[in-house]
Amino acid sequence: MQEAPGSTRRILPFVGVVLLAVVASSASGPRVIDLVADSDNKFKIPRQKEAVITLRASEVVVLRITSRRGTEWEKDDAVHSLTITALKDRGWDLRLKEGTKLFPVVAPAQPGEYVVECTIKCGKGHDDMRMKLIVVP
Ligand SMILES: [Cu+2]
Repeated sequence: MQEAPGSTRRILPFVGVVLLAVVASSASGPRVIDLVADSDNKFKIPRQKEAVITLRASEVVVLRITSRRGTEWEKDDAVHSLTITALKDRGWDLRLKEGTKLFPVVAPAQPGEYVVECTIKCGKGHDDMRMKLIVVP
């Protein structure tokens, strides 16, 4: 084929650019943090003893939350919520329905410790359904 050498020269740089783009996007994409809002009215983090998450100030992350219904739930099928009362208007008031869903959130700008709680009456352990968010500078 007459044109093969020429098209190879055109294609190789293109492949290089695509590979670089893939590497760059996977390196700079938001962290995904797995959480469970469980049927026993507890927040859990796989492979962690305590339900504590640590984020950098203003970090954009994706919470991948798996929610399981306890003994009570609300009419719209919300089975739990993940709420930071002081930051409800900043996206930290997630109504959770059964199943696994992705929730992009932005960490608070102010470093410190935040209480995350469930505001849906979800059963026996509801009043203690809390976890901790630590924000580091
Ligand atoms: Cu609850």
